[in-house]
Amino acid sequence: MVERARHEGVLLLTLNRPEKLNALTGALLDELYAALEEAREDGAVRALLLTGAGRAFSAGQDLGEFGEEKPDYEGHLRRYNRVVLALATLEKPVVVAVNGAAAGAGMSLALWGDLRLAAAGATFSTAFVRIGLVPDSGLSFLLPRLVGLSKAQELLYLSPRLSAEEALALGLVHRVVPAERLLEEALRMARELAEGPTRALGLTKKLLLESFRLSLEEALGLEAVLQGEAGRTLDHEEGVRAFREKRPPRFQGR
Ligand code: T3D
Repeated sequence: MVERARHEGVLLLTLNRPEKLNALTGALLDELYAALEEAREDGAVRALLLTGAGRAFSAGQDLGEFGEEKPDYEGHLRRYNRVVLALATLEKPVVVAVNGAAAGAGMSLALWGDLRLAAAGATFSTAFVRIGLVPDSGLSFLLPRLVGLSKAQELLYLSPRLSAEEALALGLVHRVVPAERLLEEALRMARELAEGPTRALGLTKKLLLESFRLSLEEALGLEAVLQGEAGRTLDHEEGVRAFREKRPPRFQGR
């Protein structure tokens, strides 16, 4: 259900239930979590790329998973939440290639990518209120921060189906590319990041996430601490040396 492939320093994860529009089940979420934790531990993985197989990125929670049973969503959400936390706290860049529809928690997962590309035909819908649910998988946290409160209100209360171009205009994605070039472009971007100073990129990601909860004084303090850490990396040494020698740097992610 979650396919793994290595492209040098990039780990490509593909949500692979195309016959169900990659709808999310407990089993799929557990596989995704395991893959993310492996990526965290594996020093050879310098960047992650997440996409979906078939015509959708993900239709969100599989609405058939619980059959006629009354679902225990509060319990089930623990599985979503640990995936979201794994993505958000992975100190490696995450590129998401949205190949088709991203709805509900599928949209949430897509937005947790640090850099997000969409195929020209991709669509985005928050979907939750349409089935009487509240936003989850961190969407209530992330969406207002990405698009502002006013737009988040519209997207969450009315749940319009946004085109890739509309998502681009709102800043939900960074690039829109023709469907046939999506994976190639996303891999190119992930490789570029993987060849970069990935410790510094990971620490930058941490600073951005932490900025949501810190005062200015605290943010300045954390910048100083993490700059200290980045300043001790071989990549910083190499970056400065390469600058002086007027050549491209060769970063190692340490
Ligand atoms: O803890 C918890 O578990 C709660 C967590 C909740 C998190 C959530 O994600 S809640 C939101 C769940 N997702 C949705 O409500 C989205 C529902 N789907 C859609 O809005 C649309 O299907 C799409 C925008 C994703 C795609 O639209 P389209 O027009 O390309 O396809 P379609 O015709 O609507 O769907 C095709 C088939 O996929 C269809 O089945 P059929 O009629 O061919 O047998 C449809 O029922 C099925 N499908 C689509 N989404 C889901 C699904 N089956 C199960 N679960 C789905 N989420």
